[in-house]
Formats: sequence, C-alpha cells, structure tokens
Amino acid sequence: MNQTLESYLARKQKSINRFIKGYLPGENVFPALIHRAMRYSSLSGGKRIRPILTLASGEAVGGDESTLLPVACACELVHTYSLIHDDLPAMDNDDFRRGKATCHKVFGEAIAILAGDALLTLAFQLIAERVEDSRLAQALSRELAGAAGSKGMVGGQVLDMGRSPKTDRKRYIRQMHSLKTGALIGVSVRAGALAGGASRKQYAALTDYGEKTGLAFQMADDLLDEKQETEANKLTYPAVYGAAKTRSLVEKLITQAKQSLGILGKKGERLAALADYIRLRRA
Ligand code: GRG
Repeated sequence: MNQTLESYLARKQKSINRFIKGYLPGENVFPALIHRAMRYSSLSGGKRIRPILTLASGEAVGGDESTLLPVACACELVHTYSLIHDDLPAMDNDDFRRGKATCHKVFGEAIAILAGDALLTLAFQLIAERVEDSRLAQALSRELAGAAGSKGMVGGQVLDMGRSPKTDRKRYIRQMHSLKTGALIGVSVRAGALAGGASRKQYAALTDYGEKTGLAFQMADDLLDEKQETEANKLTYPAVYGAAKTRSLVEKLITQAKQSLGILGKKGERLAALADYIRLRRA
C-alpha cells in the first residue's frame, strides 16, 4: 500500500473510532449490559472502509471532515449491526469476528440481537441529531434505510440464506452480492456525496463508482475467504466463475470504478487509491 494512502487510512480510522466511542452510550449507562455489547462490537478494530469511503467521497466534492463524520459513522453503525446479526447461530453461526469472540459468544444471543437492533436504530438517531440541514437528513435517512432494508442488504442476506439456484447462477450471485455487500458500500459513497454537496454530475459519477467498488469488494472478499472450500453449498464468485476469472472481474470493475471518477479530476485521486486498496487487499 502506498504511504499516502496508509497514513490517510490511519488518520481517518482514528477520527471514526474517536467519534463512535464518544457517540455510543457509555458502558455504565443504564441498562449497562446492552451498552457494553454495543461498544464491544463497535470498537473492536474493523477496517472502517465504509465510513472512510463516505469521508473520501464527501471530501472529493468539497465537504469537510467534521460535517461528514456523523454521516460516515452512521454507515459504520449499520455495518456493525449487520455483522453481529450475520454471526448469530441462526445465520452464519460464527464464533470469531475480527479476531475476537463474536457478540453472542460474549453476551448471549438475546443481547446480541438487541445490540444489533440498537445500533441500527442509533444510526438513524445520529443522522437526525447531527445533520443540521433537515432536507439533507431526510435524504440521507431515505438512502441509508433503502440500502439497509429488504430491497438492499437484508434482501441480499435473504438470498444468501436461501437454497442456491441450479440455473442462472451468475445472475443470482450478482444480485445477491450487489444487495448484501454492494448496497451498503454504495450508500456510504453516495451519502458522502450528498453531505459534501455534490453536483448532479458528481453524484452520478460517485454512484457509479460506489456500485462498482461495492461489488468488487465482495468478489475480493470471496477470493480471500478460506471457508469457501469447506462451505461447498455457499454460492461464491470463485465457485461460479473460478478464481482466475473472479480476479479478472475484480480488475475490470475497479478499472471502471476509477474511470467514473474522471469528472472529479485530481480530487478523485483518493477514491481511486481506495478502489485499488479494495482490489489488492489481503485481509
Ligand atoms: C444480517 C441483515 C444482515 C446482513 C448481513 C454484511 C453481511 C450481511 C454479512 C457479512 C458477511 C460477510 C463476512 C460478508 C463478506 C463481506 C463483508 C461484509 C465483510 C466484512 O466487512 P469488512 O471486511 O469488515 O469491511 P471489518 O471487520 O473490516 O469491518
């Protein structure tokens, strides 16, 4: 990773972590158990890719970090909720996340479900409380709810939990990944564009960038996921296309994502570097 991007990621992760730490209810706030669970999962060292994309997208169109941070962190709270619920026994049944015991392993299933619910709710409270322009707050809430809900991430998760189809697997997996992972990454980029004051053309370009990057992110994740070999009935890009073809699809999407940044000129360079980071990431 180039030095400039590395230090940008470190700086932004620090700002995001500080904001989330300060915004979440303290662990002694009544009822303490749920707040401990919310803090446990939210402050456990994720890469913060989604909120960083929000910040980079907003900055590319002239927004400043302090205005963008609440919006960025709202996207991260939704992401954290989805991970807690995804790890539950009824879904992926995972014991570890980010190298630590999963929320339900530490706090039990009921509290983990509620911690996810509370984080999702808190994301919208954050937008309502910290985005001063009420029209912008309304637009952001609509976009984020759409991306997180049944026509977005939840819908993608439903496809993932279902039986994989015998025919038209390519269309099915594209839909599933676009919804399950792409929708939240896409909205993270679009939310930055909206909060940063993008013009119509800039918004359209960033929407395109977000869609391509979001899909590429999940394909790259499939390539990294060692479980794919053991979870034979899980529909993954490498299972459908083979690893080599999946790699070339990631390359193609990232190239297209970077091309859509053309109208931003030099201001799009950070987002281009982030797209490469997604293409090359090893964890
Ligand atoms: C439960 C409604 C609901 C949705 C779950 C996001 C999701 C949908 C499932 C997560 C399963 C998974 C591991 C998908 C692969 C792509 C992905 C979202 C990876 C985790 O995101 P990262 O790599 O994680 O950004 P960190 O830990 O860095 O935040």
